[in-house]
Amino acid sequence: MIGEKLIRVPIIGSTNDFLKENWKLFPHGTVIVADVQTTGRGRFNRAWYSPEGGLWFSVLFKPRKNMRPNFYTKLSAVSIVRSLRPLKVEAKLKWPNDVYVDGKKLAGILTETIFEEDRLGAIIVGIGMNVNNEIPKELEKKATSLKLLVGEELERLSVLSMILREMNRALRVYSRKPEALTRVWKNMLIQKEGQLICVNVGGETLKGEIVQIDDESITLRIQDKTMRLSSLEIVDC
Ligand code: BT5
Repeated sequence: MIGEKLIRVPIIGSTNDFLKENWKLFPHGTVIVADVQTTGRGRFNRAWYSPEGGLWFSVLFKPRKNMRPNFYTKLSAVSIVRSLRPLKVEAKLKWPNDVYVDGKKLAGILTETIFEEDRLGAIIVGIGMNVNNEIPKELEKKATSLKLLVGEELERLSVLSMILREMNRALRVYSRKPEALTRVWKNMLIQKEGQLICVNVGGETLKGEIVQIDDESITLRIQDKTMRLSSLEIVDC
């Protein structure tokens, strides 16, 4: 069960780093949650703002079957969206796995893998969600919090347990049919096939029509060329 072992700490560098350093000591499904992270990270080593009041946690997966790490990222994204529905918060996913509400980022996911002797040792999924914390000025236009969306403070640990409940349910349902998870995930995406989007690829901005969306790549039609792009960031046009 995810969350059966739950570690709570008041302050830490990064919950992902903690599990990366200590994964051998803990069983599959261990969750660590911190009140504050001092060196919270996003993807590509970007800083993740993690002050008091937010929900900052990581989940340790030690899969027996050779599941792709991406399975756990999608599982987390889908579970977050579902866990918000009882709060009447209609979230969507910005490809690949950012959780957005009304055009602003509510939560982000950072998945990291650990290999040992060429074998997959563990997958760590870090989730950061703005709950009651303030949003700093520089992120005001791009980020939101549950408190802003719901209009009142929420108990962080009950939000955590709602997410973990959905993750456990999704794990039971989708472990044997990962393609069904991909379908559910795709339905939650803001980006749809046929849409015009702008992407940043290695510092260059490209505009094109989405031909196909996969979990690790997007195929764009740019003028008369079709390009399959994998290391990209969707940006405003
Ligand atoms: C993510 O990265 O969205 C993944 C964030 C994962 C954070 C969790 S918290 C628990 C665990 N421990 C960690 O150290 N990390 C994980 P990315 O897509 O790269 O988004 C980063 C960008 O989002 C930054 O460059 C900012 O523009 C913006 N950002 C930073 N802090 C934010 C926040 N609290 N809320 C919304 N946007 C934020």
